[in-house]
Amino acid sequence: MNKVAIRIGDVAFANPIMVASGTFGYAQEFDGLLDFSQIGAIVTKTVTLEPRTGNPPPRIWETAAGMLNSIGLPNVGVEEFIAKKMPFLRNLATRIVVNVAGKTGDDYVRIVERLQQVDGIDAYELNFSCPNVKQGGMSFSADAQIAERVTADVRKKSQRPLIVKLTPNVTSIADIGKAVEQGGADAVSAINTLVGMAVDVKSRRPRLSTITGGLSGPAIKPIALAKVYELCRKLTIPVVAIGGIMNLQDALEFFVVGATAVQIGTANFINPACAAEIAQGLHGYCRAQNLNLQELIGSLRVEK
Ligand code: RRO
Repeated sequence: MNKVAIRIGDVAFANPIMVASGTFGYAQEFDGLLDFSQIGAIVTKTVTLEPRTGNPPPRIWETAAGMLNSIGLPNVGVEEFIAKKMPFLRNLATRIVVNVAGKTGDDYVRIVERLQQVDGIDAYELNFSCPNVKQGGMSFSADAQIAERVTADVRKKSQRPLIVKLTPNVTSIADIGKAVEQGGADAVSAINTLVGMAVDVKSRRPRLSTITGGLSGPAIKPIALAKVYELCRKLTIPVVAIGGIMNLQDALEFFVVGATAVQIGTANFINPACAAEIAQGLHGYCRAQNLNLQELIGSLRVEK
């Protein structure tokens, strides 16, 4: 029996270990580096209606315990994604979650409407939380009313599960989570990157062309744990945890606070097989402990 299977909406995932959007391209880049069938899902790099070139370089900076990025959503656009990227993705023995973003609420509706006609997609992740673009980006998950409305508008057009990806750069992530739950989301994923900055004192210049960027990696794990815990307490829909997960132990911490699934992001740049190894580790852990994943989820003990 599979001790680690999960569901989001009406879709079953063989295990709860996913690779995070923007850290795994469209999977073809990782061909031969890991066994795709060992991971629960691939979340694609964000797709927009039109192609985008992204922000000017430099757009990556390594920090003491993480990474700053200001990539700016470069992607091939929805039509080329369907024509050139989906043929590879749909043949993989894992779930495919397409991450989508728009400049306006209507863009999200139009992209999802288009993707509804395409085979081989299992769910959508609505990116309401990119910190690196001027129009759209994290504004969609900074305002509860907008977040709820756009989720509800997309919900009407989608027969597939909707996972809404939230920004931590807000006063109350749980209020936004509640709003998208109300709008009909099947799950939330959190956290996208935290706004951060690095400076070169010698040249007195910022390290990134856009001055600020999104911080990811081990530095943000404690923050992600706290945000995921908050979401798990307030929401009834599943929470997909993201934020500095580098190994099995990190992933287990997120299950204990209540996450249903986790996404591996920055770690893919260090070890491309990391997500597959964590998934294997989770199978082994559950077998050794004679535990179902469901018993682990939300098992945090707190004194009353
Ligand atoms: O492309 C990016 O700059 C980017 C995106 Br879309 C996102 O959601 N989060 C992030 O840290 N970078």
